[in-house]
Amino acid sequence: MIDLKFSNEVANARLTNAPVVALESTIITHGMPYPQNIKVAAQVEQDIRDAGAVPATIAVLNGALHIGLEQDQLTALGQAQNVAKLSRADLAACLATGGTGATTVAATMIAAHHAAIKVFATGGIGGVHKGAETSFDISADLHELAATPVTVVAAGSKAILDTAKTLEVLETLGVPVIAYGQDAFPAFWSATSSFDAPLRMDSTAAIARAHATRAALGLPGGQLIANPISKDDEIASETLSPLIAQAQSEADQSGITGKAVTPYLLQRIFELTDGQSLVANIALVRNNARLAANIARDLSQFNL
Ligand code: PSU
Ligand code: MN
Repeated sequence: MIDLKFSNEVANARLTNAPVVALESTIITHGMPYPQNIKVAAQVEQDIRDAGAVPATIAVLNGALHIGLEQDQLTALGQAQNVAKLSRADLAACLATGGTGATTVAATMIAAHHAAIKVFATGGIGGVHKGAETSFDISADLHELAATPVTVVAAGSKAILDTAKTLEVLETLGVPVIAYGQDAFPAFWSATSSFDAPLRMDSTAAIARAHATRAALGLPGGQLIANPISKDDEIASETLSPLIAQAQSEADQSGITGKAVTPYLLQRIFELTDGQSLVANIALVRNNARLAANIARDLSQFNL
């Protein structure tokens, strides 16, 4: 019943069974400022092609679920004002009412799964916010990872979150959290946090095998691949911590709640770091896109 609208290259990939990597669109509309957002979105797509897979940026345009955007659609979305941010709770309502919206990690996973795409690259997932013991602000991304069988490549959870609580919730939900090539769970703009990831893998073949094994076991839910930003591109956590604390206390004082919290914090940190957070954000998203393409290629060897 859902009429998926495939971009030309994704439609071709489906005919030839070529590996496809899903990309979210909230990072374009709510995660990065214009005009860098459009440039980065196109660059990330090209990184995936260069690594031998096909990019599928996902969004809802005028009530249609798009799996892959043409360049003009991507540009229009990146320029549009007041685009809705669609998570699990909002996706069906937006489709049913003919709306336009950008998909978060949770909604992108749902759409990707619907289109039989198994691998998805993003910057950082949503998680448990600092102060969640009173605000109850826990991203729907975590529940989606428990429910929908997509392997998500991210640079850990954003450092604006409570990493310890985020890891606890992921453990409770039975989500495999796999650090790539190191023991430490990465902290988005920084390569390491002070926590080890529960699991570690050093090859994309192992990650693909683990995805296929979960499917064979009939387990619902996906995997979180925590891919550290390269040391050359990272911002030291000592530099960031006070700025994150400042942004958080401003958000609290301004009464920012709900889905506005993450975009607000990202924008304030961009300002407080004189744009350095965006430079790191771009580097880590591209790094994740390349890894996701390699996982998708390995996964295409399996008959899932
Ligand atoms: N990572 C980024 N920038 C972003 C996001 C993640 O680098 O903008 C978005 C993702 O779409 C993620 C969402 O799913 O933030 C989480 O929002 P919330 O905390 O409201 O669930
Ligand atoms: Mn939230």
